[in-house]
Amino acid sequence: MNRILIVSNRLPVMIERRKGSFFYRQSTGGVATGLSSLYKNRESIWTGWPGIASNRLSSEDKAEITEHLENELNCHPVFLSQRDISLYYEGFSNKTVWPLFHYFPQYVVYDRQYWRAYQNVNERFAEKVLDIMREGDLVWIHDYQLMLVPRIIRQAKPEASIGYFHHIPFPSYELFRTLPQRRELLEGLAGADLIGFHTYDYARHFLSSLHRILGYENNLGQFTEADRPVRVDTFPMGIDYDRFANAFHDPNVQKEIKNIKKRVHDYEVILSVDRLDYTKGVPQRLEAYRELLKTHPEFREKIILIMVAVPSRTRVEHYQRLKDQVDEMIGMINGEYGTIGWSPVWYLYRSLPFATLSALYNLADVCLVTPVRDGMNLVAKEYVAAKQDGGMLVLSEMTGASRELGEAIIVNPNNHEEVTDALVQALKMNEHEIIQRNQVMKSRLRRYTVDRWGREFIERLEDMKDRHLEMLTKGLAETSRQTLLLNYRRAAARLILLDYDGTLVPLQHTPEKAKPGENLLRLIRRLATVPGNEVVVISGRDRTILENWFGDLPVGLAAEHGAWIRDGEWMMMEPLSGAWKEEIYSIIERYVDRTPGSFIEEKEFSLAWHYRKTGSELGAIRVRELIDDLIYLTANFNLQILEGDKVVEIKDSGVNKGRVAMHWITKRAWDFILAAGDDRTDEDMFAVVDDRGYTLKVGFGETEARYNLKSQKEVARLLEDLVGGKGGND
Ligand code: ADQ
Repeated sequence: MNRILIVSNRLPVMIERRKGSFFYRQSTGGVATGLSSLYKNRESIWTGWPGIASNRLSSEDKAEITEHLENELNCHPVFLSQRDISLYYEGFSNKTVWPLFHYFPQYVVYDRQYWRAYQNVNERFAEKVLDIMREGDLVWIHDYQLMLVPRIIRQAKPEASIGYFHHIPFPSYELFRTLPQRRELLEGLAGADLIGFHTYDYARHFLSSLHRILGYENNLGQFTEADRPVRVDTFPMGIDYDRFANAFHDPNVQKEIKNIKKRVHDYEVILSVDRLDYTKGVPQRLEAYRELLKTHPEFREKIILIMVAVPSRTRVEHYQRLKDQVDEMIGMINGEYGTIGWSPVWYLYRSLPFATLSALYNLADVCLVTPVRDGMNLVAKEYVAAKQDGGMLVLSEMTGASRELGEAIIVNPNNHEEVTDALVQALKMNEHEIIQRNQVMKSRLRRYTVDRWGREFIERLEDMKDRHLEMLTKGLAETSRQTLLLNYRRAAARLILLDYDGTLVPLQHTPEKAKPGENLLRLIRRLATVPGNEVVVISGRDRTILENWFGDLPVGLAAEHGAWIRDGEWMMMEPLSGAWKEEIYSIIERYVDRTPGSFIEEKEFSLAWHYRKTGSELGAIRVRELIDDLIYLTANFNLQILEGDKVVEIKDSGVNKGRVAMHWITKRAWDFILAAGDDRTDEDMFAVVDDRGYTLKVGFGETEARYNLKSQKEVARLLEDLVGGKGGND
C-alpha cells in the first residue's frame, strides 16, 4: 500500500522544554485526529514545524528532537527560526493571506520581506518532503501556509502524486485579484493533482480566479496544467463523531459536568467557543447578547453566556486589539447588567482540556457560533455530536459548516437583531423540535466523519494517480510508437485522416487566427507526396477556408464535418438543404447580442455559435439557454446540435466525420490507416476506423481512440517521424 506523506505547517506533536529536557505531547487538533486513522492503517509520515523556534535550540537539541520525532512518532521536523516565524507565519500567512481570504482586506499587510520568507520556507518544506519521498508515495499538503509547495515538488518530481487541502475560505476573484502574488499562489497550487476545499463555493471561487488570472478553463472541476489533468473537488471536513458523542459516558466528563452544574445553578447556558480571532465575530456576538439583555429583561438572572476563547496569534497587532476590545465589552456587559451573585458573561481566556470542553458542550442549552467568516468551523459540529438531549445550535451562514447543518438556526452574524431573535427562538424552542432537528444533523455527522473525509481525499488522489498511469499507458509509448512507424514503413497503401483545429494547430479565439503556418503546410505536403500515401484533412470548417489553406496541396479535404468533400473535385456527400438556416440564424443572433465576445460562423450547411472569448460563467449559462431553445426549434428539422469546445454547431444530422472516414476507407484496401482528432466530432471517425488502424486523440478525457497524445506538438512530431528518416520511405 502506498505511504502517505502529510505536510502541514505544524506537526501533530507539541514540544515543550522544561528544566532542560524536551517533552512531547500529542496535539488534538481536528486535522491531527482526522488523519490518525489513516496514520494507523497505512504507513504515514508527517512533515512540519515542531512549534519551537530553532534559534533557541543548539545543534545537539535539534539532533535530539529530530531523532525522537523520526524514530518514535514518524514525524520529520522543518526547523523555523524566530525570523522565519515572524515573516513567513505571522507575516505572509497571517497578515496577508489570512485576512484577505477571510474578507478583511483592510487588515492586509503587503510586505516584500514577508513574501520572500514565505517562498523560502515553502522551498524548505518541499526539500524536506523530497528528501524522504519514495516512488509510489502520496503527498498530502495542508493549508494556506504552504500553497507553493505542490509546484516545487512537481518540478523536482514530475510523476509525484500530490494532493492539497485548503482549510480556510477561498475568496471571490474580486478580492483575490488584489493580491500582488496571486499568480504565483495559483501556479503553486496547480502543481497538485487534486485540490480540495470544504465547500463548493470555495472551489468555484478558486476555479474562477484560475480562469481569469491564468486563463485555465475547467471542465466539471478539472483543468489541465502542462499536459496534466488537475482535479478540484469538495471534501467537507467532519469530526471524530464517536469521540464527542461518547464523551458523556466518560467518568471524567461526568465529574466535570457535576462540578460545573454546581456553579451554574439553574441558569440556562449559552456557550461560545473559539480561537480568539477577528474572523470569529466575537464582538458582534457580545453585542447581540447585550441587545438581548437590554430588550428582553425577562432573561436577566436566568441565563449566562460562557465564553471560551483560546489565545491565538497574540503577537499580531490586530489580535491584541481584539483581545482588548473583547475584555472591555465583557466588562461593560457585566458591569451594566450583573447583579450580586449573577454575572451575565463568564469568560475563560484559555484552552480547555477535552473533558471540560465536552462537559460544557453537554451542559449548554444553546451554542452560539457566529463567525463573520470561517472555512468550516468544527465547534458547531462538535456541539451537535456531543449534545445528548435538547440543545440548540445558532450558526452563522458565513461558515462552511452551515452548508451541512441547515437544521440549526442560521443567522447573518452582522445582523444583531437577527442574532438576538435567534437566541430568543433557541431559548424558547420546545425540546421535541430541538431533538428532531439535532437527530437529522447527528446522523449526517455520524456518516461523514473526519476519518471518512481523510479516506475520501486519499481515494480521490489515488484515482488521479490511476488516471495518470492509464494516460501513460494510453499515451503512445516508445515501443508502440516504433511499431506504428514500422507498420507504416512496411505498408504500401496508407490512409491518413487528420482533423485540423485542436489536432494540427492549437484552438484559437477566432477561427481565422488558426491559419496553418509554412512548416505545417510543408509537413503535410511531404506526407501527401510519399508514394502510397493518401492524406485527408477532415474539418468542421467551410470549404472556402479549406480551399484557401490547403487548395494547392495534393490532399483530400472534407468541409463542414463532411457535408462537402474534395476527392478530386468538390462534391456533396449527399443532397442537403440549408433552408432552415435563416430561422435558426435569427435565434442565434439574439444570443450574440446578449453575450459579449460571441459570434456566428455561417457555413453552407451549418451554423456555429462560438463563445471562446466570452467569460466562462456567462458562456456556460448562455450555452445551456441556447441549446434549450434550439432543441425545441429544431424538432421539426432533420438537424443535429453538436456541442464542441466553446462552440455549438447546428448541422444536418446525416452529416458526420464517420461517414467521411468511411468514404475514404472503402475506396481501396489499405495496409495502414491512421486517424487523429481532438473533440467529440472526431469520435465518429474513431468509431469507424476502430481496429482497422491507429486512432489518436489529442488531449485527455473519454475517447474511442486507442491512444492519447498530449498536444498538437506530439502530432506534428509523429508526422515528422513518418516522413523523416525513421519512418518515411521518401
Ligand atoms: P480553526 O479556525 O482553528 O480551524 P475550528 O474549525 O472551529 O477553527 O476548530 C477549532 C478546534 O479547536 C475545534 O476542534 C475545537 O474543539 C478546538 N477548540 C476551540 N476552542 C477551544 C478551547 N478553548 N479549548 C480547547 N479546544 C478548543 C481552521 C479553519 C476552520 C476549519 C478548520 C478545519 O479556520 O474554518 O474548520 O481549520 O479545517
